[in-house]
Amino acid sequence: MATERPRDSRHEEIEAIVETKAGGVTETRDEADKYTVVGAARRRTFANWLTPIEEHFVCHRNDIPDIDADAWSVALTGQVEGDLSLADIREAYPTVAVAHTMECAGNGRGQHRPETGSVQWGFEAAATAFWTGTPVSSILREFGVESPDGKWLTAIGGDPADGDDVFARSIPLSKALDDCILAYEMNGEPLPREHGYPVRLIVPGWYGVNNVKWVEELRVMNSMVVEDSLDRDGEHAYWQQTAYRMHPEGVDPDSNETIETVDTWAQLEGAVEYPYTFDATVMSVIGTPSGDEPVPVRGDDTIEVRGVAWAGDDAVDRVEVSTDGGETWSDAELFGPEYSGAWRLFRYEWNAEPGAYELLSRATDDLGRRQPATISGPDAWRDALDDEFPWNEGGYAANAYEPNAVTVELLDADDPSSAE
Ligand SMILES: Nc1nc2c(c(=O)[nH]1)N[C@H]1C(S)=C(S)[C@@H](COP(=O)(O)O)O[C@H]1N2
Ligand SMILES: [Mo]
Repeated sequence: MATERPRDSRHEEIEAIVETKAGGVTETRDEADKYTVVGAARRRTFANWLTPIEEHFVCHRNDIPDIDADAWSVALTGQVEGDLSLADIREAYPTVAVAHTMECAGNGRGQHRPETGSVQWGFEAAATAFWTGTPVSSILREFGVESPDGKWLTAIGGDPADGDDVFARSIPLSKALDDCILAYEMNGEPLPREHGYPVRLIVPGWYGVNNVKWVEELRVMNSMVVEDSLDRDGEHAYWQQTAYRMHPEGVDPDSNETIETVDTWAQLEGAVEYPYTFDATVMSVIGTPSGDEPVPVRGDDTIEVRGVAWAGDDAVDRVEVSTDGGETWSDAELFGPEYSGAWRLFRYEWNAEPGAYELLSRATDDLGRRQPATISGPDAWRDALDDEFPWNEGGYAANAYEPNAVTVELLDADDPSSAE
């Protein structure tokens, strides 16, 4: 198990990040003081498709490693053998960019009742950026990897371990070869140190934790990482096999060498006993109106309710908006860029009279899976799946829509006292 000691360096690091991101992010609560975390400061972040670096949340466990980029290399191990400098990664392979909606698997955790501990995120740990880098497939092909069948790619972070746990995460090699990249730029800028400088893995549409920062080793094996998988000291399996898995209270899940079904929702539906947090579950957030201040309306004016919706590496099929607290629903229009692994914008033209309203959005993916209204109580586990998101001890993958409601006051523009 990882240790839980608070560190002064952690607080200094959070302050420094908040300062670089001037007003775009705020510190988020983590009572056990285990994570370095900041989240989007305003709901307005979710009214735009591209998230500026300044508004992109940050989440990691250990101190940011001290990096000498000239000396940094990525070791290829397991069924491949090699060592790539940053110059090799940049110059010897094709350059691509991918759009990726990064969502912390703990986004929405703060809505679990009873509370689950760790970082109490609302909806502020999600963001979409363009990441520039080298396809993992270009590298692994050169080193002789052909069929991905049954194989896993483990990425290991160069962050100093807090306790003995190496930050190692495994994804199926099929996903790695399909669309993953080793990224060295974010939104056209050099990768900021808190986002993984000099190089990180980007796994389009998959929860943040799979997107290993400060990558120093890529290992190809027939198994995902379990204890003693790696050729190095420390505990190897914690981040894959213990943390970031969904289960009821008090369960200590067994390690698996492999699983056949990786889609997170399909795992939850029963394919895997204690699911891993891989692709993000279907989710939406209204960005505007934000509810921060009353909105003036005049005559037949409409108000645009605008936000973002995502479904991991599945597609968003539909978004509905309710302006009456969930009594009735109307279809919103999907618009803007459409990249697999990144969110879509939605808008709904709302023809409203002065008054107070509760706005909600709910998305459905192309496999027909719709966001549930609420999170269940702790005993329901998978029985909750019909209409609630299952409460789980780590508070992962929550996508209920009611907790994200926006309360808005509309004022008669010609008579500002109208709604009082
Ligand atoms: N090496 C390393 N990579 C890591 C982490 C970490 O602690 N160490 N945290 C993960 C988690 S939990 C998340 S949500 C994402 C956040 O990426 P960001 O800070 O760029 O938004 O990074 C992931 N990659
Ligand atoms: Mo995360």
